[in-house]
Amino acid sequence: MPLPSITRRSLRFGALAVAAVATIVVTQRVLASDHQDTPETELNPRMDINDVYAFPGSSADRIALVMTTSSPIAGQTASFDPNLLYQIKVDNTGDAVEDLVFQITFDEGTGANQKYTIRGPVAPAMTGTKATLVTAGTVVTGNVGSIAGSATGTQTFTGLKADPFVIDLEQFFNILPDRRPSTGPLSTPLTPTAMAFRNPGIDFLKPFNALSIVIELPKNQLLSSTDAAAKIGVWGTISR
Ligand SMILES: [Ca+2]
Repeated sequence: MPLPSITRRSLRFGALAVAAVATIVVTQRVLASDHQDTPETELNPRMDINDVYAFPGSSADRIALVMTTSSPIAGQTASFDPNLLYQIKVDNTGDAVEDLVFQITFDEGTGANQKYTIRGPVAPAMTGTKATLVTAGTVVTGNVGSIAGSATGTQTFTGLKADPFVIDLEQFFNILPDRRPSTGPLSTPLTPTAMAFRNPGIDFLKPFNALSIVIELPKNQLLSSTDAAAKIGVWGTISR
């Protein structure tokens, strides 16, 4: 049954992904959203994507895809929402339409007692803002907080990890006070007239964890050809 989607894509993924992996390219206009920009995601941080990354893998022929949610308010007891469909999507034909997806779902539970299932890479049954669970392709299951799969195939991790994003978030909200959260220590701008970042800045996210989904696999499972110049685009969505 199709799942109506709430699609969240980080504005930051493009720049970060390009910086991390030379094979990432954005060739067309991309619709995207940022943190806390709807009342529903403001009230439900587990459906609010932080960032999507594509890092070099543990060997030259592998790539690691990462999607984080819920930082910096996740805390040590945060858990994934069993009622949401988390997806990392890959376009390997240059048209900004996903050709492969990873679909990540979670059982009920918290911490290490919560189980995850990662399907993919697999061609999606639906593209764009609609989604349905696929029934084919590689399936890896494990417990949150632990590694599953194989080091030579698809290897996965989900759980709390140090947020890899670096930003002087306090100063960011001083510059753009309308984007600040409605509650918490960052809800009141300290220097409302700030026009630029500080030097040196403060890595506000350094002490915080994010709920992370990590998938590492051979690059050739994502590419549409063996051309050395083959490119992919990567983004993430959360739906229900
Ligand atoms: Ca495509």
